[in-house]
Amino acid sequence: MIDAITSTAAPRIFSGVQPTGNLHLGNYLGAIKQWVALQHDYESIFCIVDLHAITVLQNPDALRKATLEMAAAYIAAGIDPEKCIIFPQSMVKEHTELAWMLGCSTPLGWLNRMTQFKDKAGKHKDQASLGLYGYPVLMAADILLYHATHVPVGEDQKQHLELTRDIAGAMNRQVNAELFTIPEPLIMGEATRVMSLRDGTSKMSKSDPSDMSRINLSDDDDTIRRKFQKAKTDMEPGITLAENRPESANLLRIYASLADISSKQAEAQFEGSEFSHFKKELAELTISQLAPMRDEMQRLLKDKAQLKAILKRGSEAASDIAATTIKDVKHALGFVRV
Ligand code: AQP
Repeated sequence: MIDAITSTAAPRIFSGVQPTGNLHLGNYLGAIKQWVALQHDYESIFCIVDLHAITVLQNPDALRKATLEMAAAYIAAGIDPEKCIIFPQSMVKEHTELAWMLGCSTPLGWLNRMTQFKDKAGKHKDQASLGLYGYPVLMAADILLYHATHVPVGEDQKQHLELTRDIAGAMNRQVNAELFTIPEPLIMGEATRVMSLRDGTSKMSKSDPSDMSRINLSDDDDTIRRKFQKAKTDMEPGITLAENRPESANLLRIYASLADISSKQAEAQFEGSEFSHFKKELAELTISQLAPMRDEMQRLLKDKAQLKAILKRGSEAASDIAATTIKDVKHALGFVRV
């Protein structure tokens, strides 16, 4: 029994990460670290969004492995599986069911504005899959199924969340009822958009071909030190948040987020320092927070049966909520129940 999930009246958060490769510092600071803090004040549902992951081709064994690793990472980061629902998206069939229903009334014009599709499809739009194009509709279904009141995400997901709100509003008007809760984004912390360590103008991302561009939660201490030491910086003097110094500003924001201080405080702390000194401090702070998480993750991964039991329990609790929502939506849309 997951104690905290009781009714639809309480504020509730829903969020998720794709089990595609390694979690990185951007996922942690932009999303998971915020979830850990929020779980005390919200009913919390954390999904491992494997259906989103297959919008690009996945190796089945790697996907299975990454799904369990993601569950271990959530728990190692401090998500309490006794309080929160943790589950893989594909275990709750209502996600795809609702995505279809929402897709039937989502105008193409809305989807054509989504920058993530444009970025991911690149120049070969005709080769991109229907799934990749419909990704934001599935994301809307994920959130709306659970009547989430708030969705903690990184800055990059803001546009998808606005689309979710538009889809929910349009459906409510279509059926002339409050079928869906309109969710609010929660974009929190000092590192809402962690940038690549190789280029301060592009997002830190799992799919960047350069491993040096990101800190993975699985990196060992020396790798973390080496990556920060080699992180791109410019030749200008001073470590600042100035907009024209994106690499410097990115490292300061990472530091601030890890240290739970403001970026301004971090800037003041390192005023007059050399980058070499700042990078060492940043690496040691990162290690002090990531190393215990990495070790706990390894420990949890030794007991796969226990992890699977947590996911099964989470799937059952999620299914209970999702089934009620789908029943209401089917009725509102006019499906016969026999
Ligand atoms: N660089 C980032 N800074 C802050 N937050 C970030 N998030 C992702 N990257 C950053 C947040 O992490 C959550 C889960 O993201 P995801 O794995 O589901 O998808 P994504 O945003 O596509 O992550 P990646 O690493 O960029 O994956 P690829 O490379 O496969 O596209 C979300 O809340 C996201 O905001």
